[in-house]
Amino acid sequence: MIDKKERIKIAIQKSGRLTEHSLELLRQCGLKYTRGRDQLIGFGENMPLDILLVRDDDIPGLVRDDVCDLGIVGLNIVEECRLGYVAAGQAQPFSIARRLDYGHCRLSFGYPEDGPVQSVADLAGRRVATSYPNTVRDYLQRQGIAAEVVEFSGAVEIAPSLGRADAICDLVSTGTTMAANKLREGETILDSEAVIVKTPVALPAEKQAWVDRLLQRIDGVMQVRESKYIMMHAPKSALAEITSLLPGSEAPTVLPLEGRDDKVAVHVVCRETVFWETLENLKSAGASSVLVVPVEKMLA
Ligand code: PRT
Ligand code: ZN
Repeated sequence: MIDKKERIKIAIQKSGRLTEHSLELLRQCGLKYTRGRDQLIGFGENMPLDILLVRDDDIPGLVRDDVCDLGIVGLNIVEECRLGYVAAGQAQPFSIARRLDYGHCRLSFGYPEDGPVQSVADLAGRRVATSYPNTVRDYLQRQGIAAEVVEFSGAVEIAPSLGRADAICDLVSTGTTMAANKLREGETILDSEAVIVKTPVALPAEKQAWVDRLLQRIDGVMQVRESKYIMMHAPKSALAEITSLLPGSEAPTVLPLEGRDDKVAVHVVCRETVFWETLENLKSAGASSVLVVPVEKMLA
């Protein structure tokens, strides 16, 4: 058994958009945990891994300072922190171990619908409000635009109507918030999703082995999200066509059917979404008794 200091600590958001998904991901990796009385720690029961529940903004710092080995947080926050460290001349504070394909959003400019600023080029000599000053400054610098970046910690979208800025740069998911504030979405400077960040510090071998195991399980969980196991009967003569219709699949397993020389059973794992159109095309190609079942676990 791994001793206490060798337990992996992973920081995730305590309460917000990423919380449920992150806990669900860890559960799907097989982790069983009990929450401490203060609800700030989840103690792993069947893996040497404990969960720290914190504000998302604190996660990169906890990983950088080696308080936690891993953290799950939006790429938007990781990038903002990373650029802050770079600007301060500090070393690479953490690495991104995996993109997790949830918490998707984009960091985009928003321009008052009838204002004089309608693109990044128009921002020269004007003010832009954002909660992501490092990321916005970095982008403007790369574009060669000299604009003032005004830092807002929340409610960025009201800055133009308060007369505090000529444009904003904020996270967008559906676009409703910008539209409700009479802002037109402009250039996107970052496409974000939840990511898992890793300490740059070398871990003891046993701990590293568990981190590798966790990451491998995460890969498995992500693969099975879209994966389906498809079974069907197919005419031998149409096997090549049928195989070519199956999205993201490896070589199929082909099995004889009792008492039939002309048909075989085909079993295959598809790693991409299987649409109704695919099934209809399979049927047109001669497949019958097509069955699509979800895959629960996968180890490549
Ligand atoms: O308390 P704590 O500091 O931990 O939480 P928080 O309030 O800072 O973060 P939270 O829970 O709002 O978001 C956590 C992470 O979710 C973000 O860092 C992003 O990586 C991701 N995410 C995904 C989003 C959105 N979608 C999103 N739409 N974060 C924020 N928004 C906000 C955006 O700021 C704007 O106010 O939603 C509004 C826009 O949404 P639409 O749908 O109207 O475009
Ligand atoms: Zn936050």
